Amino acid sequence: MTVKIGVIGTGMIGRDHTRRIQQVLTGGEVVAFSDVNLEGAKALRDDLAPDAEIFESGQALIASDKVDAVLVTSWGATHEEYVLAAIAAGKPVFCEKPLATTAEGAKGIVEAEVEHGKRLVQVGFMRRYDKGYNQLKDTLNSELGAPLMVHAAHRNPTVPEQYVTPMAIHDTLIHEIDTFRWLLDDDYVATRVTFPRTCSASHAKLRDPQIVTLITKKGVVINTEIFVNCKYGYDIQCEVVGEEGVARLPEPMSVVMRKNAKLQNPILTDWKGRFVEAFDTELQNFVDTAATGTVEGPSAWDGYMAAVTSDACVAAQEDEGATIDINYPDRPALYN
Ligand code: NAD
Ligand code: ISE
Repeated sequence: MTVKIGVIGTGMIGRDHTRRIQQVLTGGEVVAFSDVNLEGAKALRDDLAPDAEIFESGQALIASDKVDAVLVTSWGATHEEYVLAAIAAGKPVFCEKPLATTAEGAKGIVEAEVEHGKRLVQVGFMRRYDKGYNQLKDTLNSELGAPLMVHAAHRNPTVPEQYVTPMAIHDTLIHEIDTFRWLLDDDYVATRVTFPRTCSASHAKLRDPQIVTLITKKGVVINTEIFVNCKYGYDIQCEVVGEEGVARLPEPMSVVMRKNAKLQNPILTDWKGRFVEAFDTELQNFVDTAATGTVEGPSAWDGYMAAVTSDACVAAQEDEGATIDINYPDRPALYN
């Protein structure tokens, strides 16, 4: 069976995911597009899926008989309404992060899915599919003993002008928030934020870099540096310190060159290349499971937990140095 997919949001990642479905993955075909920027949707259709239909609204796309499953790749604030509509239509939906921009919104999605009685929502936390993180998780479970600390960094060379301080949490740290819950099989109980001196490449509405501390139920302390004007490249670092040893996330493979009395290897410059295989694997997983009418992988519950944690981290940004408690509700059986 070929899963007929409708894409809502035809910007950067909508285009990249369409390319993978059309040219890299198996079992899926993009048959519909929708975007508030209709010209952008048409351009993507012409480039990658000439037979696809353009819908005037995401809601109409979701309701169409032609569409079996939905990809939500529009701006974050619009995800919630489309995911809710897909659940109401009983269609599997892959939603890019964030699931919703508020914890309240994400909670509504969890409630709607629980009411539906079957998982339909996969959230685009692609790092869970990254080989390096999976190797780190295996090493942690088999070699390191109890984890004690995590040292991490999420560095982007630059960000658009409209990127402001809370986005370091909702847009950027949200990947670490989900990854470390999964990596450590743990949940968070508290957070605090420290701002070092702001770098000169930043602006008045962005305090960059920042260091976010997350403390887990089991007592692991995670320090993540977010530095989105680091200039030199896109760099994701993670080191887990356990009772029996220390393990590091592998660096992306690259050629090591000796030249002009220097030993050097290139560093990637954006997320697309850094996680290309993880994106392929997560979306193949979505297509395969959508063919059976359900989904696997990061769930609406994980999206909700990430939203609750993000809200606490933003509160910690606003109250620099204070420790903010994180309280999670009970997990519905659907997500056990
Ligand atoms: P983008 O601005 O390039 O594209 C977003 C598109 O959504 C635009 O074409 C815009 O016109 C469209 N849009 C806005 N409102 C809409 C609405 N109401 N209905 C339909 N379309 C609408 O942004 P992007 O970089 O492609 O990011 C899109 C989403 O993907 C964001 O939520 C972002 O956080 C997420 N993202 C995830 C990763 C990742 O690593 N997993 C990487 C980049 C982006
Ligand atoms: C972007 O939206 C992503 O999701 C990238 O993975 C992340 O590294 C970047 O900081 C975000 O802006």
